[in-house]
Amino acid sequence: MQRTAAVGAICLAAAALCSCPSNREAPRELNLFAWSEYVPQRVIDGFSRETGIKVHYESYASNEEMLAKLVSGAQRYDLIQPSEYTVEALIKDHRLAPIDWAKVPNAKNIDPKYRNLPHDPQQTYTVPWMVGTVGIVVNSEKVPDDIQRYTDVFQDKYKGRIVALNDAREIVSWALAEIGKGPNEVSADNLAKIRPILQQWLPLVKVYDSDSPKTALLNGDVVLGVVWSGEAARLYNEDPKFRYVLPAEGAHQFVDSLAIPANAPNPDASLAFMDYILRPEVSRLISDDFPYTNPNIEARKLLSPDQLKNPASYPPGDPKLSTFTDIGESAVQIDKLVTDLKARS
Ligand code: N2P
Repeated sequence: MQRTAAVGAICLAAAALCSCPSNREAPRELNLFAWSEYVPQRVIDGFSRETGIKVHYESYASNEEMLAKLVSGAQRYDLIQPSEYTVEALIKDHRLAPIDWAKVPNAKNIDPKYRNLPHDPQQTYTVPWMVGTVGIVVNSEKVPDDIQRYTDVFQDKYKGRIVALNDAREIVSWALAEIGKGPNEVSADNLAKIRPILQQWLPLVKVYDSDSPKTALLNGDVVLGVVWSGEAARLYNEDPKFRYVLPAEGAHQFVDSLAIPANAPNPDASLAFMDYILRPEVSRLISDDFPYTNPNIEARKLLSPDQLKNPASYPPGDPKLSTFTDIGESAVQIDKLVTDLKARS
């Protein structure tokens, strides 16, 4: 577009307000696509205040939902927040951009225990956000029984009083544990074996909720369930009658990370956000609002003894935990199985 001298002069005088292409700065924005109930608004606001970068936060409630939108290409994102098995799949598919670590000096604060994990062995693509588990939460005032296993939860007597995550991969892992299989042993044979178990379990569930499963427990709609550990930790803070139990058969330990999609429009903003959330005093705010296990070793030092003693955030003892791996096409079978059984229940 041709500019007149007069317009040019006005642009020079009022560069900040001018919409002329040559005088406008590149848009300073960050498109963040992350789990719901996971990113404190005050962290987003603090980042924007300091950097001038406007954050658009869109949320999702499962890795599969995020993947579907990412792959559809309808919207381009600067940062996503996949769990370990989804990081693995995205790397295989060349969908992530390597991190320029020179721009993320606060990476030094990441606990070595959460670096170079199997889903990103060279720590090329990810910054761990939070680590957590999926376990049983029990309102011990309403449920006097000693609940230790998934089969203790999914009993006929609790029909209509159970909340469960709305997540096919998680649900299937509970039934696999019941037949002595690990969460990644997703063969056609094993899926056939767990079908009758899920057929019995799923009709007992009253609420499926991956966004805020604590809500149904808090308002008394249900009395027990299988939920994310951070949700259980918030319930426990609310009232210690909400007990968190890691199932004796074994439970999922997830590692959720920030990663930059290969086609991110503003990768510098992504790196700035990664570095910002790795500051101990910022990371601590994430723990305050969403009390999962914080993988930032310096932030942990800022947490109160009560926070560190919350049994859902920092499980005591040596529970049997495993991470998920990418199961490729079998994910479709899992989804089909759970969708089909839910429709019949
Ligand atoms: C936060 C969800 C926890 C992430 N609402 C599970 N990977």
